[in-house]
Amino acid sequence: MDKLIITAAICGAEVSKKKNPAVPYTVSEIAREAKLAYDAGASVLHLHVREDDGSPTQSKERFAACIDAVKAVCPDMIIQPSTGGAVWMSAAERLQPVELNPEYATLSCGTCNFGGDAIFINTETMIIEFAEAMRARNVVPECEVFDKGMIDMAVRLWKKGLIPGDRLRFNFVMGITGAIEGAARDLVFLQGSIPEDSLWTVSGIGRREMPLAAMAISMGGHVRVGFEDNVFLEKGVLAESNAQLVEKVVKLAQLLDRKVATPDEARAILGLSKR
Ligand code: KMH
Ligand code: ZN
Repeated sequence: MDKLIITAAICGAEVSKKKNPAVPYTVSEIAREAKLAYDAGASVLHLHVREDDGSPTQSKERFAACIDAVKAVCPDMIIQPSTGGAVWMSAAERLQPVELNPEYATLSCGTCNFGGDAIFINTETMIIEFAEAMRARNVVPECEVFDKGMIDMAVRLWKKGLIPGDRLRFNFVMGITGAIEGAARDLVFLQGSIPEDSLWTVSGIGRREMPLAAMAISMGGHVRVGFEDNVFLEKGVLAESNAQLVEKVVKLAQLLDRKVATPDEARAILGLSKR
């Protein structure tokens, strides 16, 4: 089994300081949380950025400032900007961080409900447009999957050569209101639905985060944790930092006898090249 790649999703676009005061907004808060997560064992940073007041943005300039600040404190960490942004953003807005030529970025592979009236829109045309923009800059996509049909979409487009890469990398986001749940059978279903040599990570929303992490560690997958997905260290106890969530995954990995990958080991597993 490959070493375990831990991704830290430190702020997302939806969660706020109202939910947990430790959610980072400013460039320095983002760099600090990234460094704490990195020191705890995260090799990948899934990055959303915010204005100082907390409003989500996909501004290229803000991404550049945050990426520079993170690189200054953890130079070898893999930085994976989000092209998902927030649900109301246009495709052009969402695509901005790709212009910075990151080594890795997310590619959401379908439309789904996102709680209440929110719909996260990713039409086939948009997915192809995003994949083309990534291919043009040699940015490796991670296919974000919120439901099983999104795997089928990714595989179909990949087989047509429209999603680049010799293999697919998936992130199963499980437990969004309106998409797939996070029971063991759901994870087994998703994992059994991807091409054999694909890589996969699981991101469990809320209380699903650690049970799904334990399953993924046992099954040979990889794990994403962080405030984007869950703000609690345990029931009723807020995490003081993303690092505490990463530490918990490291402990699970130790108990389950799985070694944790360094950033360069994660690069080798994922087939990425540092930029
Ligand atoms: N914030 C969600 C609407 C991604 O980062 O690529 C989308 C999202 C996916 O978080
Ligand atoms: Zn995200």
